[in-house]
Amino acid sequence: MGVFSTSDEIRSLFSQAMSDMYRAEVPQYGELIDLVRDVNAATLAADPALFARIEAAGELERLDVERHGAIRLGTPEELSLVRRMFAVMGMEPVGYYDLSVAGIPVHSTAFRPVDAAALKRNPFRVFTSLLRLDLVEDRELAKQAEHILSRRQIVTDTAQMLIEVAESHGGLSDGQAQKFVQEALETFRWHSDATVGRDTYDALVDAHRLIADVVSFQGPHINHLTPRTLDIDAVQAQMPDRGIAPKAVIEGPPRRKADILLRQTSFKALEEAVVFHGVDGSHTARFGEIEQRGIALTPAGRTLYDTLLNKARAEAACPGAPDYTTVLNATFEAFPDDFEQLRREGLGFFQYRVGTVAEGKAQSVDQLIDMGALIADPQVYEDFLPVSAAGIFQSNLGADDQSNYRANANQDAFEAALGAAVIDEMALYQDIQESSLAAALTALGQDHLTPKGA
Ligand code: OOG
Ligand code: NI
Repeated sequence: MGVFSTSDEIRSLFSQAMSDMYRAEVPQYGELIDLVRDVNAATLAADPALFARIEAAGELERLDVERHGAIRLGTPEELSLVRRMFAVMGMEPVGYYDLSVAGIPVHSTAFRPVDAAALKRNPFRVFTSLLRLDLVEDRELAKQAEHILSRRQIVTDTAQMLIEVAESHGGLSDGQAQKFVQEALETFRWHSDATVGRDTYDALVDAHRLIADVVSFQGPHINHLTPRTLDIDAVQAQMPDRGIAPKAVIEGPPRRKADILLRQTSFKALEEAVVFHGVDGSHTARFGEIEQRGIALTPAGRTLYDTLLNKARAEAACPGAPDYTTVLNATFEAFPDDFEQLRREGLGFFQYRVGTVAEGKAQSVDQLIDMGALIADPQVYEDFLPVSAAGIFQSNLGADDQSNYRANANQDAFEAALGAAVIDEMALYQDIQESSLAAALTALGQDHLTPKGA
């Protein structure tokens, strides 16, 4: 055996290999990556304060490698196998997203690194959805889909063997890691040969385009890969110059000085040639997306966000209302737009570090912040937003798809399929906040201010 690879190294290798594969398969993705790199460089050059904040928080390195992907799985067995595959790369299932509320027959989680050091190294995430055939009205069709799915194997034998090696040895050698990445890539590759005939495909599309996308192919092709930009409005505006047509509105919060959560936009899925049992046809599945990430919100901050977003959406839908962006901007004036204010009001999560050494015993954390002894960096939101995700799903599925599923969350069934519980994202942010504060206070000799439970 050669040198041991860490899960961080395997994840970095894998995320780069996925990006290279997608660039080769979907040329517009390569164009988007170049545009995002240009915009990020220009944004950092024009905003020294932003550059300083990102550099000091140690986030400069992760920026260029940062991206997320998305896949859609067909069966519980596939979900649990993919969970074990991602675990080799240090990615755990975080959060539960019910998309049935938006008329999409899936529920989802995000596989991602969870600790602060691993996130800094490479935050690669995969939004992973499981098809819910239980929501399909036509029970005959659901049975047929289940049968078709039962015949496919989405993870190669070699990848399965290496997952077992990693599980029993607690990791992989360098050579095994290279092989594992190459084999894992096979799971997410595009297949232009459908596993079903034209009639079956059409029947599945009639039930829901997403069902056809999951059931008709040999594996869960990666359907987009999303780079992180520092200025999503600039990228959105420049997309047409590069021959890319973005969707009309950016999902999530409005543009702000203190970015919160996640803003996303996408370009429409490509129509790609597919062969259905020898018959030529086409399928649309793969698209492009960009995102801008802001601070993670506490439960109180999130409640305020959800309330304001719902209010804006309801108002914008009224006859004679101003355009959506105008309504959104006006509504979010109620959300504090300053990081220190978000911190003091308990609306956002932070990570603490030592600034300058403080003399004597301070009265409070706020006092240490004011003195410059303690620095609070906003924690990046590492997760997803169900309303935005629904908008992204819809924009590439086409507007003609019915959305008549009733809200029907079933986290228990999801976790049973996964073979594990999903991690509560709020607990992760809270833990990073408390442990970083405790460590900084100890270093400053201000242990008497350590929060309870840290
Ligand atoms: C996933 C859509 C959700 C996001 O960034 O919110 C998503 C899909 O279309 O499979 O990727
Ligand atoms: Ni996405």
